Amino acid sequence: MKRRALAFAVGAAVVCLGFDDGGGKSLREAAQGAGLLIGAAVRSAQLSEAAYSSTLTREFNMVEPEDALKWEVVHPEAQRFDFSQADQIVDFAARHGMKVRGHTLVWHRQNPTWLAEGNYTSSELAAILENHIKTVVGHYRGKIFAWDVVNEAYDELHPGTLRSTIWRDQPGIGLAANGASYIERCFRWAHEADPQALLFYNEAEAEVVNPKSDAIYAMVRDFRQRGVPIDGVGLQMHIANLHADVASISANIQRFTALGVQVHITEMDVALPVDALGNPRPEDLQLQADIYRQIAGACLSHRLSYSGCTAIQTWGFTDKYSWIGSHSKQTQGAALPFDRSYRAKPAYLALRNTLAARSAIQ
Ligand code: 9MR
Repeated sequence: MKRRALAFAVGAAVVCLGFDDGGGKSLREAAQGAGLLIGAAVRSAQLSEAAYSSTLTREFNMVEPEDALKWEVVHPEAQRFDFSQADQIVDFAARHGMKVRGHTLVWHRQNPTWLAEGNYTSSELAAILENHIKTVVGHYRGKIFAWDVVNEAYDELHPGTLRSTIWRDQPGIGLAANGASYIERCFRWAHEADPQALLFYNEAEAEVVNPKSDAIYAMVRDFRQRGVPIDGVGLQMHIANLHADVASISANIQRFTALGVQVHITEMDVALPVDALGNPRPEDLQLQADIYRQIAGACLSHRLSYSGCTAIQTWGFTDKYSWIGSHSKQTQGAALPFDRSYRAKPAYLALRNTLAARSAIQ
């Protein structure tokens, strides 16, 4: 859509919804004015869809492959890497002046069978992991500016402890299974492969101050004290039940940024109950918008020059393509700022106007 047409569409929505118009800016322009990166997780197969790619380039200045850099896609056989999907996304981003976050080098899910069922020894696994990290980070050296090096390493059921995984203790990569030493090793390998890349630890359900985020905080503080190369923490921000404890999220962002690391909101979506046709209630769209506005506000209030909370990213951007819609029995959905027809929702306006208000005072 051309900018004038967008302004008209957004303007019409503004009239309907009673929001101010954010100075007629796109989300991308508002984020740039606020000194923030605004990103979306993307799927390479959709880049050829005109509405998908035009909305993406108009509204975002950062992308992250949703699945294309996970082991099962990028390293499908022991001796073979396949960068074709992720390369498409990285090339697309370069053509449109967008930054790329990399997700993810070490996870317990979406690992290929050859790896998960390979019965490797610890030293074999360590060699496999080092080679994977150095090959993937090396392939995108200078092109991917930030990496989720390790994703979701802390346990859900036993808060504050590390999850049992192939990397930690099944059989592990040969380091003490207690403590975060295998994570440390991964950060050091990634740093060797691209010393300029920003290296993040990314986690779910650690957005508020809780035992999981306490454990991550202790790990990051220890890494910073000992010079382990960590630059940031990713707070995923998958919000269900229309509830977000914004005061606690804000306190959590504050304590991480006080350690000198950046915080990125990496996977935000706000799931709504939907009817059999997948449609949410109008009043829930307003509650959803309020959550997007509050989270953007929490990030902005900890935005410091070149540090602090520096990026907000949504997990997808249109309800047409969202993990929530595809994984549930359609009782939840409509979690993103654009609807299935790429129309801006109240959540879009809330995000855009919050960022535009910040850019107006800078
Ligand atoms: O959105 C991703 C979906 O397409 C995959 O099928 C799924 C596999 O587990 O992973 C989803 O993304 C996850 C992300 O990589 C890590 N945090 C949670 C995300 C939602 O499950």
